[in-house]
Amino acid sequence: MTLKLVIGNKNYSSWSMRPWLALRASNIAFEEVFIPLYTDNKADKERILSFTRSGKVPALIDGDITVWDSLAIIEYVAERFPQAKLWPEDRAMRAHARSISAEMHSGFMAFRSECAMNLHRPVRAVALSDDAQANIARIQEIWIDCRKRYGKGGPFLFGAFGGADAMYAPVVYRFRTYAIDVAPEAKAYMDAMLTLPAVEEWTKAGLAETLRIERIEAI
Ligand SMILES: N[C@@H](CCC(=O)N[C@@H](CS)C(=O)NCC(=O)O)C(=O)O
Repeated sequence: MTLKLVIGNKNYSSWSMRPWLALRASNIAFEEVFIPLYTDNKADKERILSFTRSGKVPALIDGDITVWDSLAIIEYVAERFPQAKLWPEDRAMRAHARSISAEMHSGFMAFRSECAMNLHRPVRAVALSDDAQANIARIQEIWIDCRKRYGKGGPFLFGAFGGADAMYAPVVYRFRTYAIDVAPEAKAYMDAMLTLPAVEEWTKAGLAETLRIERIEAI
């Protein structure tokens, strides 16, 4: 039975992007169920609720198993498709990859709220709070440290593309959109992510969307 991934708008939904990218970049077949977000249409919210009582996307449906929440989905996919090697084989590296993924999942609130994902927004810097700037510094520290320690095997955080890259992919978009100044090592990582075919596919689909979420457009 084909996996189903319930997602929101590709232009805006960073949480949807993460498991979508983990699946697509690993060449795992799945069907997309698209539900537009933050419309005034109660039916859209009801549709999300019909898949997951969390009322949020993403959600993955695998037969009679439903997994919701981006990081839980990536963990599930890693377990279900071990050949995808979404986590590094080495235990220490795997612990590191999970730690930075969890840090992304639960943190960087100021940066996330001040620099929402919006693919079609023209590239333009905004004034950022001290907290958001501290988040940006920490993210760069994470990327540069991973690339220095584990980058010999490829251009991603742990060499080959994996779950941690999927978790940070929307941050790469945000750094670009909000013209964040980055160190050369971070720029090289961003370039590798932005030219990954699965990321290019998401970007193209997101840019083709015409739906607008006004409170995000206001940023
Ligand atoms: N912690 C969740 C966050 C999910 C989330 O906030 N999703 C947003 C879209 S990016 C959503 O579904 N919003 C719809 C709503 O709240 O009605 C995850 O990692 O999946």
